[in-house]
Amino acid sequence: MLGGGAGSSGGMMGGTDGYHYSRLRCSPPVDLPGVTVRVVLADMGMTRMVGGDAPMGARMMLDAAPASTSAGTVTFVASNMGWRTHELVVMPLSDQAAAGRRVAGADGRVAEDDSLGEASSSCAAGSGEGIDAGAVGWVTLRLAPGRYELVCNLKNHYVNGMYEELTIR
Ligand SMILES: [Cu+2]
Repeated sequence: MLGGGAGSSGGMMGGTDGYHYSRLRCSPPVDLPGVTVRVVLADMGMTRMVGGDAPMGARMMLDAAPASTSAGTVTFVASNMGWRTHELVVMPLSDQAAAGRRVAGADGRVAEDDSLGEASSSCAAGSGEGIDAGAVGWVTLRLAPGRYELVCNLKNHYVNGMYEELTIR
């Protein structure tokens, strides 16, 4: 589910939900280990590739499915169907915490000291320079039962709503 996204009235560029998706140019290996959580990253009101920085209030989304899965080996497949560069960072959520409540610094990013891993490479596994528009990144983690927050932490993306809670049971 889209986590928020107050902001400008970005133009509706086609598609039933206002999102015009870029075409994916790669896909992950077919034999990914464990259960798979698919994450779609997208930008509203755009049809042209740009870099990763976003203004406050830009409409963007991070949508993960399923929202709950079993503990153990989990592979996240993050598809950037948007137009900006995005990424996927997996962080734990403490009992009291809720997704979307982290406070961004002056650089428009939240602290990721407690990151458990990330998919931020284009058409490759693990961390890198970001997932370009039209690319897919993936990462395999071992997760214990609990709640987690999936985050895109490029400039202003989190405050623009790019977060979602994941439950591991
Ligand atoms: Cu993003």
